[in-house]
Amino acid sequence: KHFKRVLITGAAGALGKVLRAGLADIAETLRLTDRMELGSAAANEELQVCDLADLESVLAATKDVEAIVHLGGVARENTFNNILNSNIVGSYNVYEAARKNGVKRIIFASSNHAIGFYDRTETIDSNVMHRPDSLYGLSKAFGEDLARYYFDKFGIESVCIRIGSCFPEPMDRRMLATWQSYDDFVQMVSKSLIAARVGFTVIYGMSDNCESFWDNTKASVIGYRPKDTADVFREKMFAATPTPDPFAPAIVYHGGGFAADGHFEDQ
Ligand code: NAI
Ligand code: 15L
Repeated sequence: KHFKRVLITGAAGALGKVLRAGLADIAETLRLTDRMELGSAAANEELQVCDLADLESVLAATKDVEAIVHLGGVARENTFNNILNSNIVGSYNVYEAARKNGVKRIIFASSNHAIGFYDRTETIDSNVMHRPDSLYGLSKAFGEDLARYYFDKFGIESVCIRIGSCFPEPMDRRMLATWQSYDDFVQMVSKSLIAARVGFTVIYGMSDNCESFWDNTKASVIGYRPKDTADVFREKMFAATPTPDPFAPAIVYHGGGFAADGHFEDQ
C-alpha cells in the first residue's frame, strides 16, 4: 500500500463510486465523505458525512490523511449561491484544512468548463488562460488558482485534472473528443497520487481520442498512458445522431452546451 489513509470528498457521486472501488488498494484506509448517504463501510473504509461548506467538518475529515482526492461539489451549472457554497467555499475549506492538518497533496477534480470558451479549431495545452463558460466553470478556475496559491505559499502539491466527460461511454458527438473512460480516470488519479513530485500540475482528464482539442503532454509528469479511446464509438455515434451545424455554439466551443447555454440567474 502506498498510503496509510487517503480521503475522497464527493464519494457518494458517480466518480466517487468509481474511485471507491478503483483506489481500494492504494491505501490501508480510504476515508469517504459526502453530504449524501455513503452506504455501509467496508473493512478498509471510514465514512464521514460532511458538508464542504462547514470548515469544522472539513477539518475533522482531513485529520490524519496523507492525500486528498477532492471530487465534492456541484458538478454542473447551478445558482451562484449553490456554486459559491459547495465549490468556492468548499474548495477553500479543503485547502485550508489540508494546510492546518499537514496534508501534503491534493488531486482536484477541475473541469474542461474552466476553459470551455476556447474554439474547437484551437488545440490548447494547460498553460492557456482560463476561459470559463459558466458559473460552474468559474468555480473550477478558482479551484485551480487556490491550488496554485497553496503550492506557492505552503508547498502543498496539487494535480488539477480538467476532466472532460467521464462516463461509461461517450453520450454525444462532442464526447468523441472529450471522453475519459473510468479505467483511464482511475489510472490518472492513482498516478497523480503516487508520482514522486508533482508541484502544481494541470492536466486534462481524457482518453486517447483522435478528435481531441487538448494537448496533454503535461500528463507525462505522472506517467499517464491512456488505455482507452472514444474512437471505437465513432461509427455507432455517427449512425445514431444527425450531422450538427458546425457553427452552432454548442459545437464551436470546447465546453459544448455549457458555453451555449444562457447565464444562470438566481431568480
Ligand atoms: P456527482 O454530482 O455525481 O458527485 C458530486 C458529489 O459531491 C455528490 O455526491 C454531492 O453530494 C457532493 N457534494 C456536492 N456539494 C457538496 C457539499 N457542499 N458538501 C459535501 N458534498 C457535496 O458528480 P461527478 O460526476 O461524480 O463529478 C465529481 C467531480 O468531478 C465534480 O467536482 C465535478 O465537477 C468533476 N467533473 C466531473 C466530470 C464528469 O464527466 N463526470 C467532468 C468534469 C468535472
Ligand atoms: C462536467 O464538468 C460535468 O460535471 C459533467 O457532468 C459533464 O457535463 C462534463 O463536464 C462534460 O463537459 O461533458
